[in-house]
Amino acid sequence: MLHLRSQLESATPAPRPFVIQSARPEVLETRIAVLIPCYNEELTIQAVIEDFKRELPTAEIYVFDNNSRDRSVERAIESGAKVLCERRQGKGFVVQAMFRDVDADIYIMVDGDGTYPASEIHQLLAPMLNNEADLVVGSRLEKESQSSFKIFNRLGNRFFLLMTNSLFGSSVRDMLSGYRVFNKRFVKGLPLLSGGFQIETELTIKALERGFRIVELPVHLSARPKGSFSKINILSDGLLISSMILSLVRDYKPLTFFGALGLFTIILGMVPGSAVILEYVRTGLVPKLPFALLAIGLVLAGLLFMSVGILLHSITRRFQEVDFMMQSVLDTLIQSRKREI
Ligand SMILES: Nc1nc2c(ncn2[C@@H]2O[C@H](COP(=O)(O)OP(=O)(O)O)[C@@H](O)[C@H]2O)c(=O)[nH]1
Ligand SMILES: [Mg+2]
Repeated sequence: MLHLRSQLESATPAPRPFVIQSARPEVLETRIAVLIPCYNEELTIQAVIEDFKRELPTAEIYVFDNNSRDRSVERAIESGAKVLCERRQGKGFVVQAMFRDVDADIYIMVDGDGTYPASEIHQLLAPMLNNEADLVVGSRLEKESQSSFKIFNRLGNRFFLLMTNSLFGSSVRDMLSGYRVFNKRFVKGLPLLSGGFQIETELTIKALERGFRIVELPVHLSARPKGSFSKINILSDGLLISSMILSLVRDYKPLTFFGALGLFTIILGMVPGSAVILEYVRTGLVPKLPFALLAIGLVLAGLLFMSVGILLHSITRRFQEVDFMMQSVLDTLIQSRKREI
């Protein structure tokens, strides 16, 4: 845990100053893939593809369609993007498919709704090209960002940030952004399970817990054009995101999760327990037997939760060590392939 924490503290280093030129040799040599998840975005998909082609002429552009019922696929093909189809509905399934099927050195993920500016990609790419980050997040909640958020989305974002940062001791500034840059190490080394909009939460928290280097940089977010609609549902997706955060606390921080649950159950048991003890001290009798049984049951359950927490904590630590080793092996393989090429 200690080494993870120290990696976490250095998870958002200040990026070095850099000069951005679209014809940087690294950009030309590096295989860049632009990945666009798309579900009914016929109004904007063409402009998104063209904007990224203009900014990154050598990049390969992939549109991952998910059973769109409009003309998104035709528009994407007309614009010269490679279109891949994923049958399982949901942004998370699409991201899993992208990470599995596309081979590149650097991966850019961006919404197909035209709300993220392609012109700001160079700022996001710079820390990746300088090998300072494994994940670069375009943060829409910075002071410098002029982001058109709906009020509920902004509040939801703030709530999930507060929840994540307090539970994981991190200092993430935007965890639901759809504008991200990843390196190969990240894409091929992170197991993802989410099917829906909780994917961004899973990406961020797993990146933190697995010690990947994260850099967040401000981007502007514009509003969708008239006639184009967000696919996120504040209530159902909000519940999915909350439950994803709690599941990840259970899996990655079992001592915190089960320890808190155990403590709560023990305190709950203290309520009937203290009534029984006080009565016993006063009269020397235990007349409320059901109270006594309830208190014993709750305190024992609390202790059980705590023991499970300690047990899982040790197992998780061992798994983190195995993960670390596997990551080293993967790094060596990627390096040796690069040398062969
Ligand atoms: N392939 C696929 N893409 C989706 C799905 N739901 C949303 N998207 C895409 O994911 C991106 C983000 O969704 P969006 O509705 O813009 O969410 P918001 O940015 O949080 O409002 C957009 O490009 C959508 O077209 C889905 O079920 N499948
Ligand atoms: Mg969007």
